[in-house]
Amino acid sequence: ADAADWWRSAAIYQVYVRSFADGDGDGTGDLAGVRARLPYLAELGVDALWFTPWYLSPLADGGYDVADYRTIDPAFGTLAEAERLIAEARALGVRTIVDIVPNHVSDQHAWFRAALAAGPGSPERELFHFRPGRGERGELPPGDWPSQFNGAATWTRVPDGEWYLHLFTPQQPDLNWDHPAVRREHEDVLRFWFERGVAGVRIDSAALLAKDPALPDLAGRPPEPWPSGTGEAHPYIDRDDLHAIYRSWRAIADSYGAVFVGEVWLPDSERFARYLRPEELHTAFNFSFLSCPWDAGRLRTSIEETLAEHAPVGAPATWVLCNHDVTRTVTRYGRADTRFDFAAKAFGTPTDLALGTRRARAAALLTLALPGSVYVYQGEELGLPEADVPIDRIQDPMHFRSGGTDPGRDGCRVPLPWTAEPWHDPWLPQPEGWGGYAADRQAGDPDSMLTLYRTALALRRAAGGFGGGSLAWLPAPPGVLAFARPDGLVCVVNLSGAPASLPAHTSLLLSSSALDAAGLLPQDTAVWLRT
Ligand code: TEU
Repeated sequence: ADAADWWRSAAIYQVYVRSFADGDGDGTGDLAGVRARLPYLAELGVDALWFTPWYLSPLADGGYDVADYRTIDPAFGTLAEAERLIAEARALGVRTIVDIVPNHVSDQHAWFRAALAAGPGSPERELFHFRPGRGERGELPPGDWPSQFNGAATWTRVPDGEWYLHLFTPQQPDLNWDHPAVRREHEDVLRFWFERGVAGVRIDSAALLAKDPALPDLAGRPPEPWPSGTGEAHPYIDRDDLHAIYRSWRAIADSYGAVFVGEVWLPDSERFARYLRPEELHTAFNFSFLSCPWDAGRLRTSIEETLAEHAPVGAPATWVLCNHDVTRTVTRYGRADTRFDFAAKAFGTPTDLALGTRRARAAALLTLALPGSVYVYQGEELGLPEADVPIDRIQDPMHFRSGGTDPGRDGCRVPLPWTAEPWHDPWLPQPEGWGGYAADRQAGDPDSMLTLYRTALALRRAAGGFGGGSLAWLPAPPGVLAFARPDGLVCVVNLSGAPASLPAHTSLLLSSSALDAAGLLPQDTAVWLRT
């Protein structure tokens, strides 16, 4: 691919810094750890690294509560170190993507501290959404919007009696995007990081920042995006004002040759595609694929709909199987009940790890063969399952916001096993047996998940990336997905109960598990073939 178009077919590795690699041995991952592992990442064959927020933060939400975008959190390192990391990665052919969280800041951000100190009616408060309470003494919250985290409260009262809005935790006050200073500051933050050589920015909660200034009640209407076509705007999801913001950001990114990936959670494909118009975001995460159960029909529909919604705007699709917010793939696919519901996570749901691993291997080959860019979440390449984090060690605010009914997201954030030796005093405990997944152990094993990812990524790269074009579905029995790419690669995935035959006149490039003695493709196996 043309260097300027690298993002259209890129394989991007998500680094959750806190859990990736620990350079100083304090139990928290850091930039020194990432720098030491850059050769591993280059050898894995990824084109870019997306770093979850590494800025100064009280880590009330794992860094999605930013106190200062221009300082690296001391737990992770320094700004000079981040600059070195960006340059060292680039020298190995790996670009850097940083994460921007425009919907909110930390309650420890200078702006929010100033707003608290300045009091009601002050200009400092106008950067946020402060309101008097309802009720006789203002003792009731000013609105009825539920939190994005399990519907908990979104208003918190401060000592002078006013309330402030936070769609996530109380430590994440929402910014007022109608305020010009908020817009200016984020444009400056983008320039700050583009000046330091980052090639892209992920935009957190990209469909949430714009609010109806009246903050009207939902009054019983669903807190999800409303069905489109009603002509009525939702008070805080997918508002039209967002597009002017992203057009101004796009102009800045273009002047640096940088790109965006938006976290845009919208079920309506037309509304979603508006963010991908040529003058807005280059890409946006496609979560429909991630939300699919291990079911051929559902996966095929998701793939077709995704490609169809991207084609008219000319944006490449993005494919994601896992990230720091969801149950790890091996565990999801290993559940007896494969009707995976994104939100429905329960303690101790029984998982067949062997089955889940087998399916995750097949899913990796499916995902890496699809046209567009693809994201790999750290540890996916090691086949890590969701870890059971003891209740008294859980740190994710989502768990606490649910009143303890939701285990939260720590199970996919447990520190990576590099060797059989566990981390010293890891911030989340590594479960029994974690060392069995160690990267050094998998590196030399031809049958390991790591070898599968390395081989597939190398083939993908040798083919010039799998960015352009569509795919052609091939005839296949029910439960079998088979498609050909314009470059001649054929991918077949068997999700049916019966062994499947492979298309004639093809040669085997790679398989997720062995073919059977008759040369047929067993259940829960995927292959790449060359015509
Ligand atoms: O997530 C946005 C978001 O919509 C989450 O509520 C998501 O639905 C949930 O985590 C699913 O389990 C982003 C980040 O990815 C997440 O880690 C942050 O906690 C959140 O924004 C707040 O910044």
